[in-house]
Amino acid sequence: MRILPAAFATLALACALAVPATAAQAADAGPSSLAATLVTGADAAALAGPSCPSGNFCVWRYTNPGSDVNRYNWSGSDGDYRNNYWGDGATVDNTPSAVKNSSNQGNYVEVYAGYNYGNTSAHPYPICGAPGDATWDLRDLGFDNAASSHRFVSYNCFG
Ligand SMILES: [Ca+2]
Repeated sequence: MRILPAAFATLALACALAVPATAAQAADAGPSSLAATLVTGADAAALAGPSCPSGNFCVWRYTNPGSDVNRYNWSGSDGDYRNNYWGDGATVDNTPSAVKNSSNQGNYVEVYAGYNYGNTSAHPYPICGAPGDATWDLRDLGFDNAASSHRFVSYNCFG
């Protein structure tokens, strides 16, 4: 029996649910007032991120990122994260804690714990994300601080 890789889609729903809550907070300020449509600085920051540029695969260094600080992104596949670095010079390898697939070509993405799209004994299967899928806390997939390579694929990697 084939075991399906875990899916990014797990937490995409949680992200979608956060949007109505923010709208509800704005409405509480006074639905008949113009002020109700204004977004305060703090709310604007919350609404601003995280984001992933169209066509890219993005990772964030920490879980549940509130912005694009500590985001790293690629427009293609990368078989080895050891030569990719955060702003402080630390390697991206084995550090991603959140991910998003922003493919604009309908591509899925497979994320591997090994180099060159390989698995490891601790992570014998890749995780898979459809276009638009995000997981904001990779602990939920048992894949926190594990990613070492990823590739875009034209097939549905859910199986
Ligand atoms: Ca690399």
